Amino acid sequence: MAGPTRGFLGRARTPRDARLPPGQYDTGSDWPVLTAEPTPRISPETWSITVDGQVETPTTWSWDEVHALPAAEYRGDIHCVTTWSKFDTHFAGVSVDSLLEVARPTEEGRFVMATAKTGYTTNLPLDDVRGGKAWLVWEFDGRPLSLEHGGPVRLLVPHLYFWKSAKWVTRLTLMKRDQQGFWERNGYHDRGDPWLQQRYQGD
Ligand SMILES: Nc1nc2c(c(=O)[nH]1)N[C@H]1C(S)=C(S)[C@@H](COP(=O)(O)O)O[C@H]1N2
Ligand SMILES: [Mo]
Repeated sequence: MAGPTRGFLGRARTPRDARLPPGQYDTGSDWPVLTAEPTPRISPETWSITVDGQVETPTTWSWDEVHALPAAEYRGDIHCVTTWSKFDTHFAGVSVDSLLEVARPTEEGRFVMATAKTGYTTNLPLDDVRGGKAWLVWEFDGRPLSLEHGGPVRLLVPHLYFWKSAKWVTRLTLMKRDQQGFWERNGYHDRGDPWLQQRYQGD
C-alpha cells in the first residue's frame, strides 16, 4: 500500500519555516513601524552616544567619532513581539563591543539600560549586547536608516524581540542590578528571547 500522501502530512517544513520562531509569521518585504512616542528629528550633527554607569571610563562618541570605529554589519532576521518576523535584513554600523572596549564595564556591571533621545528605555543583560550580538546601526540595505525606523542611529539586538532594539538610541548605561525599561514596566519580558517566546513577564 502507498503511504500517506503529502496532503495528509501537511505542508513540508521549509528552511524558511525553520527560521521562524514559534508564533511568528513572515512579513515579507514589509517592515512595519512600531513607535510609542512621536518620531523625533535628530540630525547626525547633534546626535551622540554615551556609555556610562558601571564602566571604568564613561565615554561619549559623536557621529564622526563613532564612524571612526571598525565598521560592522548584521545580515539576518529580526522578530517583533507583535508576531512579525523579517528575514534577511542588512544593517551596517558598529558593534556594541567596540564601545564597550573603550568604556570597559566594571565587574559589577551586569545589565544595560538603553535610552533613546525621546526617553524610551529598554533593559538588557550585558551578555546580550556583547560578544558580537548587538550593534549601533545607521544603514539599512545600503541606505541611511530612515527617521521612522530610528535614524540616524538605533540599537540592533536581533536575537531578542525587536522592542529591545531602541530607536534613536543615545545612551547605554551599565547597571549592577536589572531595572525595567518602558515596555518591561508595562508587562513585557525582561529578556525577550523569541525562540523561548519570552513575550510577557512570567513567560
Ligand atoms: N525609541 C523607541 N524605540 C523602539 C520602539 C519605540 O516605541 N521607541 N519600539 C520598539 C518596538 S516594540 C519594536 S517592534 C521596534 C520597531 O522598530 P521598527 O519601527 O523599525 O520596525 O522598535 C523598538 N524600538
Ligand atoms: Mo514590538
